[in-house]
Amino acid sequence: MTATITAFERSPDRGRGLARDMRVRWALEEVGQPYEVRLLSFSEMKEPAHRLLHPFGQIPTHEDGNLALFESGAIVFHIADRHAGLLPDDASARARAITWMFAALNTVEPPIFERSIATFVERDKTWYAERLLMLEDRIHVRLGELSSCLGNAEWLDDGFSAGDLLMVTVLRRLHGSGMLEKYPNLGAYVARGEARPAYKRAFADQLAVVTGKPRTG
Ligand SMILES: N[C@@H](CCC(=O)N[C@@H](CS)C(=O)NCC(=O)O)C(=O)O
Repeated sequence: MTATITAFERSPDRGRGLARDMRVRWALEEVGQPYEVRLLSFSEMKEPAHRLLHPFGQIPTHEDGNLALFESGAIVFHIADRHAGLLPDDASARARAITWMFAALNTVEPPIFERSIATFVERDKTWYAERLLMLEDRIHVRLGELSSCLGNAEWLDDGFSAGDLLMVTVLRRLHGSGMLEKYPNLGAYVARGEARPAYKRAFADQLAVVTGKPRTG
């Protein structure tokens, strides 16, 4: 059965691929699974029908037969667990890749996301500049640590995994901030993720929602 995911009808990022349906689309493309997308307005996301799928009234969700899931990390894990290509077979390597999935969402994403929110909802506050500096200091600590850990490797733990997929989507939110540029290996890591054919297909599909022009190829 073809899975259905939900995404913004009008993404606030205007197709920059920062909304969290992007990671789900990318995962589905990596494992070669077709999917359908149900687009939702902000008001539809808060309606009871959608809250049956997502208690917090957000996107993305993933429906496959009788199973409905929310939380992008859980959805990516579900896809990676059921299809080859995003998690290694070896039990220890698999556990390490899953650890990187949690690290991306639990340790690296929070300060990056907070900064992102601050830049558009706290801009007019008297304490904005100070808060931004504090958030950027926190992000730099994490980027420095991640950069040391990655070193010259291509991916976080041997081959590309769902851990890299999530980490790349998290780091992409820093595009335009000038922060990633201080860590050339992380910049190259993000670029490697974005160069993957599956990433490109997913990106083009979410952009097509904004432009109204379906991807070609
Ligand atoms: N932790 C959730 C976060 C979901 C989330 O924040 N979704 C955003 C789009 S990226 C959303 O629906 N925002 C609209 C809202 O919260 O009303 C996940 O990873 O799926």
